[in-house]
Amino acid sequence: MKIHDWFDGPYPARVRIALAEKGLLSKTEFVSVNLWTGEHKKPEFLTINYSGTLPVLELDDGTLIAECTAITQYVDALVGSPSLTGETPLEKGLIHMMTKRAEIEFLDAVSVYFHHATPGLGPDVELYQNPEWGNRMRDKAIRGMRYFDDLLQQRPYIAGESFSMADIAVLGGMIFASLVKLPVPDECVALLEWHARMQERPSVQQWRAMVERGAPLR
Ligand code: GTS
Repeated sequence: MKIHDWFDGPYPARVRIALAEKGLLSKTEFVSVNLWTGEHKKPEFLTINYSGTLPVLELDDGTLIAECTAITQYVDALVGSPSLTGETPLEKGLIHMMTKRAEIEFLDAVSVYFHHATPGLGPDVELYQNPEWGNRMRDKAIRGMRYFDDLLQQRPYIAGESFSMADIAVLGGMIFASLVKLPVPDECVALLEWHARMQERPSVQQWRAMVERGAPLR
């Protein structure tokens, strides 16, 4: 299978970490789509993903799956335990809820801040910007950090007692926040400790090593 993505993107990181967790990184070919030249908004890529975003999973029969959550659900189902998306109906429900919450309250908010209140991907790609909206989303992202900090004071992982897709989604938020230099408030000790713990996971170390190697060639 192939993943169309960009090597150091925060959303692509979510899928790369999920693939590493499932031991599937070496079975995946990465096709580089250059965000900085707006390749993801060109007609050729829009036929691959209508939304013009990365990452996209392409199966050997040509089937295309976009959206990090959907791709993670697919790769999670390919390989058995430990599950990233939950074994029981309750786990599945909670993990899905917390993943969605990580996106809405944190990761997507950082993304809107980046695209609207900073130069983003540059004038050729950012055709419409609304800095006021971007700054509101920055404040929302910081509230999201405080929310997840609160949660992590009560449990070891975002959706409960074990590592899941929801942790990967919050990690995506932390990766994006670091890229746009949006610091985590010092008082969010539980979030910072969880983040330090996540850096010890082999999957996160494998992702970091790939980023350090740079963009894979087509
Ligand atoms: N809901 C999508 C998902 O979960 O896959 C969002 C994907 C997304 O926003 N991806 C970013 C993108 O394509 C990639 S990155 O910023 O993390 O590298 N952004 C480009 C753009 O122009 O919005």
